[in-house]
Amino acid sequence: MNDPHPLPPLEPLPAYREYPKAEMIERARWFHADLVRRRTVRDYDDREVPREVIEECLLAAGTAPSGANQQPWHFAVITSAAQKRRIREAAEEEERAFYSGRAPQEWLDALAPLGTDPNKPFLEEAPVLIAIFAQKYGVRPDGSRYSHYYVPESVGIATGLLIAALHHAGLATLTHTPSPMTFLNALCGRPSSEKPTILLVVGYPKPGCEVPVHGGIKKPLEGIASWIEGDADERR
Ligand code: IYR
Repeated sequence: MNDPHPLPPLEPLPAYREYPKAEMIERARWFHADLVRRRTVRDYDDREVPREVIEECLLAAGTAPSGANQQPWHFAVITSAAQKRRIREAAEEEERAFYSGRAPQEWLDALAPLGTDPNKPFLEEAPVLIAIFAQKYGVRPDGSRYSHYYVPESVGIATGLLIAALHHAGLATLTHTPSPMTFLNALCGRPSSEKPTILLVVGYPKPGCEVPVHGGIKKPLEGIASWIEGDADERR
C-alpha cells in the first residue's frame, strides 16, 4: 500500500543571513526606530500612490507564515472613487449605530482619547482602500470545503507585515474596523466563505496632518515582556 504521508521534498534553507553581533544590534535598533515613527493616520491627501508599491507590499504580506501554509487571506484593493463612496456610505451607517447606542459606554470612553466619530471622510479621500478577508475554509474547484487552521492568527500576521511594508515604503495607513463590515463582501465581490477583518486605508498624510497624542504612547519593554531565565535547578 502507498504511504499516505511520504517525506515531503526538502531544500537547503534559502538566503538566510547571520549578522555579526554589533550589526544585529544596529539592525534591530534601526528597525525599531523606523517602526516607532508609524502613526495611524486619519487625514489623507488625495494623491494617487504607485500601484507597483501596493503590489510589492501585498507580496511582502503574502510571505507571512500561516497555518499549514494555507495562506488563508485575500486582499481586495479598491481605488475606484464610486466604490470608495459606497464603502464610506455603508461604513458610516454602521458607525452611526455604533456611536449612538450600539457601543457600550466603556468602549466609547476607551475611544475618547482618539477623538473618533461616525464620520469617515478618509474612506473617500485616501487613494487606496485594502479590504482584508480571512478565508474561514478553503473551497475546492468542485465546491467541496476543506479546513483552514489558525485563520485569525495567520491573517493578523499578514496584516502586520502589510502595515510594516507600507510604512517602510513611505505610506501611511489606518486599520479601520467598521463593525459589522459584511457589506464589504458584496462591494468587493467576495464569497461568504470569506470574513472581512480589516479595511486598511492607505495613502499620503494630508499636509499639516495631526494625530492623537494617545496613539504615540507605547508601553515600555517591562510592560510588554518578561524574561524567564535560567532553570529551576539553578535558582535553588
Ligand atoms: N470602528 C469605529 C470605532 C473604533 C473602535 C476601535 I477598538 C478603535 O481603536 C477605533 C475606532 C471607528 O472606526 O470609529
